[in-house]
Amino acid sequence: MTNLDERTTDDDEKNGVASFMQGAKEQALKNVEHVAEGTAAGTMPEGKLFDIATQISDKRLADLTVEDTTCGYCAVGCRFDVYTDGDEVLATRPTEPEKSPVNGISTCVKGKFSYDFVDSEGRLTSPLVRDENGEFREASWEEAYGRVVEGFQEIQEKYGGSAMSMIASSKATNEENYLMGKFARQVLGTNSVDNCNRLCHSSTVAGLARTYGYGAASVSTEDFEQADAIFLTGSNTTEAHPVLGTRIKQHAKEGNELVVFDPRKVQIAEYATQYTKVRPGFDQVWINGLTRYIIENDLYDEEFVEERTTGFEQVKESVEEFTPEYVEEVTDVSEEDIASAAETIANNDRVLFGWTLGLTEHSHGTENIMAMANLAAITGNLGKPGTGVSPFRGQNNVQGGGGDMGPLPDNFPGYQSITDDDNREKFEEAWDCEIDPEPGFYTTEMFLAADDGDLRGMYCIGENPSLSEPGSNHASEMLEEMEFLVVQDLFLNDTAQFADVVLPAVSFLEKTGTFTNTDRRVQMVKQVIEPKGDAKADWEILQDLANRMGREWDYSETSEIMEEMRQLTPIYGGITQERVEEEGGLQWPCYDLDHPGTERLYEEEFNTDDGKAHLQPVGYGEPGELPDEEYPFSLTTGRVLYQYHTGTMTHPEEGIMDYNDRDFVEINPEDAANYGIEDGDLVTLESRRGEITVPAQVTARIGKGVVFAPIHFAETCVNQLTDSTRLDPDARTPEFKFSAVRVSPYEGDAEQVSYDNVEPISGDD
Ligand SMILES: Nc1nc2c(c(=O)[nH]1)N[C@H]1C(S)=C(S)[C@@H](COP(=O)(O)OP(=O)(O)OC[C@H]3O[C@@H](n4cnc5c(=O)[nH]c(N)nc54)[C@H](O)[C@@H]3O)O[C@H]1N2
Ligand SMILES: Nc1nc2c(c(=O)[nH]1)N[C@H]1C(S)=C(S)[C@@H](COP(=O)(O)OP(=O)(O)OC[C@H]3O[C@@H](n4cnc5c(=O)[nH]c(N)nc54)[C@H](O)[C@@H]3O)O[C@H]1N2
Ligand code: SF4
Ligand SMILES: [Mo]
Repeated sequence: MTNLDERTTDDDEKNGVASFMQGAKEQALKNVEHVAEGTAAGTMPEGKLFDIATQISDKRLADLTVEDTTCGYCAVGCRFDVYTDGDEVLATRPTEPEKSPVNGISTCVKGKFSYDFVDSEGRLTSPLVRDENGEFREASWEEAYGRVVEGFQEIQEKYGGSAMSMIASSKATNEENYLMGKFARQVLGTNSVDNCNRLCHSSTVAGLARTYGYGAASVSTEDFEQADAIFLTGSNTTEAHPVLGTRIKQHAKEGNELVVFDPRKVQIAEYATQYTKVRPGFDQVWINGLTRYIIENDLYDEEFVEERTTGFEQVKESVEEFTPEYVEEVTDVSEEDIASAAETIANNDRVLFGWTLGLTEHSHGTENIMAMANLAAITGNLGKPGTGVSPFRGQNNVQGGGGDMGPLPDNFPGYQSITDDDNREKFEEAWDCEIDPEPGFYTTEMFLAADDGDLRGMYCIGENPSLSEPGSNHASEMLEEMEFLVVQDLFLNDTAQFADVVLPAVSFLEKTGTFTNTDRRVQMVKQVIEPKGDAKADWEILQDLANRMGREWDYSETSEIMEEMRQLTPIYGGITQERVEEEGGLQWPCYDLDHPGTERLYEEEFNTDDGKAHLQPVGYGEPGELPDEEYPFSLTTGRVLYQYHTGTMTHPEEGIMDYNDRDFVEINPEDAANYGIEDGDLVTLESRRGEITVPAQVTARIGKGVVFAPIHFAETCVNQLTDSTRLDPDARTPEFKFSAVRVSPYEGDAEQVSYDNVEPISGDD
């Protein structure tokens, strides 16, 4: 860490403080233009900024340290300097631009202000075990480790290692996730290890890998600035990827085209040259309609199709039925909108396709993605600056930790399939263990397998499945029934309530390692404050447990873990922490120490056996449950800017809670009028699986017959309404973006709204 004194060489202490305060204020004002920053500054204008300034000026400058690190919220991968007194985060400020290729001078409200969670009351500072009455009590690490080892071994002995499962954490570092995959195979003896990518972009990974060879974004953030047109769908960019949203808005303001297809007129759509409202759940129909229009009108890139793809004829045939009339009938997208979007894609030299969960969280998400991949390929929009595909990844480290590092049932690090004998042999030798050639259960399948008695134990690290899994009532029931459950988290989250042992972990601010952002860019994460209480980094806990279970792990720092991983993982073969630090980030594939990394995929060839993109015919698809008389509305779910998932990290932030302290439901004014619902009225949503009651937000941004509810509060957990069984056949992603529901004005006394059976999370007070 750098002492602030060393950085302010000319200034005396007072000037240093004054210039910091001045800088913070100027930055906040200057960046009102930058919406992400503007929102940050606007959310807590005086209060929080004044607070920061006071805290800083109250400290002796000599006691402050500053260190650059990478944001631990979303996968945009913003980098910033963190100012601390070693114990507390005082402020963050964008770091030098060469160290922050993605965000330059911007951060969003979470990256700037959301750090109260680190010190909040609910932070776990000691291991917890159950006492004789079944209540949690604090325990020493030794006692807790003893219980964990005993519990794991009992399951192994009674049912075999494959009855154990592990949920790895995309909040944790690459190094830690590499160890989670290794721990599952080597120590527990199971392939059932997975993470939140399953709930999120695994259909993107499956669809892109099948078509192009890599299941990742082909572009870098810089490509957005070089595109002539950006085509966005199923992405609430300004709320979920705010800094990227700012860049895209800026690009549109500069006169470039922006086409947005979404069931909600989300903020980014206000900047679009074309916004089209779609009916949720039928995306492959309108995407196929675009492809058909482009082929029918000879607007496709014949040379690219000829030289760089296979399967064009099959795709051409498969889209024939998607005439404009048919598309309009199924999806509400008009003939004119199909024509104008198709012309925009065809008539611009460089088109970049971006999407997120609106396309993936469906029971046919993989088909949606393959339809998108076909569209990008037939128009030749791959491998050149300003062109390509960009699924904006979600959690801060879901690209690296959730995928690349291989805490997956079917893959070793670097997407090396476990069913391949050579791969298995390589890892069996490196890890000195036997590995079952049969892939394990995906996360969504784990809860179904538990129901069938095929899974008996779970080690859940940094994920909150009792709220985030589809059909959360079912997931919670299964967590309760686990014979042995260990939860390792910063908080006693809702999942931890069902645990036998709870192990206290530290956040990204309290440890060192790397994250990989949505551009495949590996960036440094540095410890800026001391761990809270007795909490430890995930990698330290894993190592302690492995060694108590008969293994000899001997890592003294995370760079050694990275070193082991890169030697086993060709696409990370040249990536060391030292290089990442020196070169300000490195993008995979990076095969050896002399390789510069890869900014843009597919410039020369695709990652397939013949180097060509393998176009996949995609037919009709619809949600697994359709609206009917009983449940006439289509419910889709998602996020708001201020909150993060199940809220463990954002609910402790007062400024944020002032803005948003509950979930709600968006409903179209006509529907609201039909049901006698006014803005703010409590509304009950019921599906075949459960019901919740939330206030209505009456807004024309959502179409008729569709309702939207966010996912951030346990008390009204929307996943009580979603379905745990409707999964994409390839990726096993749940249908979070579509459930049939009915809507009714809440009949009871508002004071008596029952918030179901879920306890509020700790750290929420
Ligand atoms: N503030 C905040 N930011 C976050 C997160 C957070 O919790 N809070 N989480 C992070 C994570 S892990 C992820 S994965 C990303 C998610 O990022 P997004 O996917 O952008 O987030 P969602 O709110 O789920 O929004 C999905 C979008 O899809 C649209 N949509 C819904 N149904 C359909 C459909 O059937 N078809 C189409 N075409 N569109 C549809 C919605 O209207 C919305 O615009 O956000 C990341 N960033
Ligand atoms: N209905 C509906 N449901 C959804 C979605 C949706 O759009 N609609 N989206 C899905 C998606 S895309 C996702 S990604 C999931 C997210 O679901 P989860 O991953 O379950 O949600 P989080 O609240 O982010 O949980 C992360 C946990 O990690 C802890 N944590 C943070 N940092 C660390 C660390 O370094 N180490 C450890 N050990 N713990 C840490 C936090 O305290 C928190 O408890 O939700 C999914 N569920
Ligand atoms: S956009 Fe994402 S990475 Fe950047 S500051 Fe906000 S939450 Fe952090
Ligand atoms: Mo996600």
